Amino acid sequence: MKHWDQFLSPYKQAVEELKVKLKGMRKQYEQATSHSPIEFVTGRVKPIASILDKANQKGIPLDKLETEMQDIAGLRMMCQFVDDIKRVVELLRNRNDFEIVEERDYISHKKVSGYRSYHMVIRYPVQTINGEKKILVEIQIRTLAMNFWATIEHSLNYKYSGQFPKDIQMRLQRAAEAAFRLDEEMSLIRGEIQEAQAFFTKKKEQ
Ligand code: 0O2
Repeated sequence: MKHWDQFLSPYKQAVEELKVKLKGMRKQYEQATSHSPIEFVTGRVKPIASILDKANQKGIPLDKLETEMQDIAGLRMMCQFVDDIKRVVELLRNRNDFEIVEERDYISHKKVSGYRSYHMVIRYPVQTINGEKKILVEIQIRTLAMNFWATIEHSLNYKYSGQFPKDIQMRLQRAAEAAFRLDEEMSLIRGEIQEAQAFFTKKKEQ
C-alpha cells in the first residue's frame, strides 16, 4: 500500500496542478467576458483496482505502468459545442508547460461503441523533493452531450463487465447517434444561445 501511495503521489500532484491550470483558462474567458470554449473541468487519478484491471487486460507488466499506461492521471474538459473542442485543442497545443505525446481524435473517427471524444496525451513535469518527474497524463476533451453518453455507457460497462447484451448495445449506439444529432442541432443555434448567455451575464452584473 505504501508502495502505491508513493507511486501515485506524483500523479495526484499532476492532476491537482492541471485542474488549477485548466480551470484558470476558463476563468480568463470569464474575466474577458467572452464565450468560454471550456464549460467545466474535472480530474481524477485512476483507482488502484482499475489500474490493475487495465494492466491485466492489456498485458502491461506492473513495472512498465509509468510508460505504458497513459491515463493513470486523467483530466476532462467539457465544452458546449463541437467547434469549441478545436479551440481547446489549439489552446493546449500553444501551452509550454507540457509536451504533447499523442493525440487521438475519436470525434472524426468514433469508436465502434459509439464513443466520441478528443484525447490528448501529454508529458507533464512535476517538481518533487527528488527533482523533476515527468508524468503521462490523458486529457479528454468532449462536449456535454458526448460526456452524458460516455458517463452512462461507462457505468453500464461496469454492470455488464464490458459484455453488453445485443439489444443494450444497439440502444447505446442509437443513443450515441442521438447525442451526435443533439450536438449538431446545438451548433446550428449556437449564435442564439451565446446571445442569450451574454444577455444573462450582463443582467446578473447589474
Ligand atoms: P476510466 O478511468 O474508467 O475512464 P482502451 O482503454 O483500450 O479503449 P487506450 O489505449 O487506453 O484504449 O486509450 P483510449 O481509448 O484513448 O482511452 C481510454 C479511456 O477513454 C477510457 O479509460 C475511457 O475513459 C475512455 N473511453 C474509451 N473508449 C470508451 C468507450 O467506448 N466508452 C466510454 N464510456 N469511455 C471510453 P478507461 O480505461 O475506461 O478508464
